[in-house]
Amino acid sequence: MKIEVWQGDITTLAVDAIVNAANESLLGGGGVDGAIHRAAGPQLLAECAALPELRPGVRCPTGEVRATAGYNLPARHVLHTVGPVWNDGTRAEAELLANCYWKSLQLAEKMGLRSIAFPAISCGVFGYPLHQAAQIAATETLAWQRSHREPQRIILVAYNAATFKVYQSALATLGQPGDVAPGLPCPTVEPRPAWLP
Ligand code: AR6
Repeated sequence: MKIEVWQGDITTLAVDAIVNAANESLLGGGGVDGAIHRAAGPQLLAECAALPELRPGVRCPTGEVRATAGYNLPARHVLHTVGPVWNDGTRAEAELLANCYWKSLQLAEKMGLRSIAFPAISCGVFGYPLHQAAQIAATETLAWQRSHREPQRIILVAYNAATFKVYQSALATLGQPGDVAPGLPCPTVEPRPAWLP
């Protein structure tokens, strides 16, 4: 098995779970969070709003993860995680970002999921330097895949060609050569069977 890198819109993937780069309120936002809520429909926001608040405005602390259904998405579930806001690298940003990947994979395993797709958590509005974030994404996902059976399919989704290349080279530095061309449909993601709820 390899970590797959795919370029495109994560909301189109028919995987067991897509990961959302959310904020601590889990009440939606811009970027990939906005795209996921638009594609999933209003029931997603309703389920998020019903999750317990740990303190006012915080349903999911930074570095943690919460699961919901996927509703109108082709993905069955959404795992909402909250990446760190990049400051200067001295505020545990790397550890918190690693937690987003690792805890999402732990939750996916616990839920019995076999395929999961991650966006570039924290690399948009939250300002995490792309090369450093890609190294963390590659390190955590490869370490997981090398030590666990499920989820066996792990896809790093790049929204543009530059991110795609950075992911490929991050994986290459960790011993995994890249061989998926950008812009092609994700080759091994099956269409969602019509009988799935
Ligand atoms: N598919 C895949 N990747 C995407 C998509 C998409 N449809 N749309 C954007 N990206 P961001 P963050 C990429 O800003 O930095 C929200 O308001 C994007 O190019 O979505 O973790 C939340 O509510 C970038 O590489 O997430 C939070 O408040 C990556 O996804 C805050 O933004 C992440 O960019 C989270 O900021």
